[in-house]
Amino acid sequence: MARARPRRPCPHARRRLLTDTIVALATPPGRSALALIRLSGRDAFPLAARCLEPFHATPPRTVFRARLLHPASRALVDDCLAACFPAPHSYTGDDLIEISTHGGLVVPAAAVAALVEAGARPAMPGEFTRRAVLNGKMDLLQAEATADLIDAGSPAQRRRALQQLERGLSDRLAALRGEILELDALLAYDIDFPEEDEGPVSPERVRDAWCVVRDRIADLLKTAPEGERLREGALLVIAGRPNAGKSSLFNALLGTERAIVTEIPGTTRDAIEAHAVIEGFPFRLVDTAGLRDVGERIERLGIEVSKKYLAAADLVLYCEETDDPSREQFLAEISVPVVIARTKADLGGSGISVVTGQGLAELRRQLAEVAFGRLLALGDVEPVVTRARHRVALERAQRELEEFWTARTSGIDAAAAATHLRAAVVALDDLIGAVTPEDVLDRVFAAFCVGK
Ligand SMILES: Nc1nc2c(ncn2[C@@H]2O[C@H](COP(=O)(O)OP(=O)(O)O)[C@@H](O)[C@H]2O)c(=O)[nH]1
Ligand SMILES: [Mg+2]
Repeated sequence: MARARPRRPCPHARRRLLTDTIVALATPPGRSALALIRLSGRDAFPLAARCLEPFHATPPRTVFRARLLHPASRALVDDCLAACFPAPHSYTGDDLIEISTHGGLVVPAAAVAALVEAGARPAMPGEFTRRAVLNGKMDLLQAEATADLIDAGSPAQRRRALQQLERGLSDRLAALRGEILELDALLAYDIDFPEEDEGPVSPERVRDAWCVVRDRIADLLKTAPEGERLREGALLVIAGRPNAGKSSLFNALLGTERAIVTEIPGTTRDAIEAHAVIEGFPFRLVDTAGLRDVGERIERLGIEVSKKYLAAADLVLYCEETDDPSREQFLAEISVPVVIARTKADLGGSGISVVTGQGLAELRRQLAEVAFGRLLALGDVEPVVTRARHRVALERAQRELEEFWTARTSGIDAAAAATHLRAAVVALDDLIGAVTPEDVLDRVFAAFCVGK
């Protein structure tokens, strides 16, 4: 029987993984004017020199024009522009060179192949950013923000990712960390001078300092539900009786004719999900089968799907043409916020009409307010917790702070109580990525694209 292979490379190989020269196409392959290739690592410059003619590592960060040649055959691959970024003043913190070639499918691939032939290794997803983190060019929160910025599908996601990339959350956590360490220092003073009854550190001062950090962490945690929702998109389920105008409203909010609209009740039998940007915020709209007890078997199956979506919904848009007697019973089973839309307003009454567009703008504002009201109120300056990873670490810090206070008020000696403060600091360090274990890095960078 074959022996199990070690799951991780040996330490020597790991070190090489950090310094060997990697190459990747940073732009997507396909028809385009230009493509950008990145090459980074200890031998990036000598390796590029084998393919670029002429090659200038100096002056740094200055673009030069060169012919890109195959290193062995010297065949011309492309006419390109290149710029060298010597360590440590580069994205990765290692020597890095960026080469702009012509775009398309063939030229960039041939250019990358030439650089691989010269000795570079194709980069793994997120490997450039991973090196940037390991070299201290950015912290883990900024690396996550980089991925979020690239993946942003709405203006609010882009603004939030940029704010985090500019250390919004990092700075707040660093300040918090400092405050906890100050509290620890206050206690150390008490421990060193236990004889002084009316010691220089009053119990109120310790209590106040503790309250400040506890409240700050609580405030950050309050942003987590909407922050995580901002990354995923708010799941908005459109519900109501058959023929209430659900699919029409779904299409109107989406801006395309996605769901089939007919006057025959029960037309929509499956749930249809689509992404939509409403007031700059990301939503996942779900059009469901009409909710009613009777109906043939397929329609009933559709209603089961609706129930599953309803259970996962962040908010529900309930459509009704006139006063709907089944509304109250439906609402009683729903625990998430519900927005009620009175449809077909053009036929009389006030509300929303997909025919005239009446009431749609107001509905959009209302949906954004219900799903992202806290973020709207916070604006773009206040940091927000956007991942479960952040929330879990902050909850850990919060627990340690509570345990510190329990220990302190139950007469346990000050030095033992203070260990909880240090554990809270460790939780924040994990979050920022001060010392990051490999498996955490693996998880963070798994979703990255190659070349970033
Ligand atoms: N006049 C008018 N008719 C509408 C409006 N919205 C939907 N309808 C009509 O109502 C019927 C049912 O609409 P549909 O969106 O399929 O309802 P669903 O069964 O709830 O998905 C269709 O004939 C639509 O054209 C509206 O705003 N004004
Ligand atoms: Mg429908």
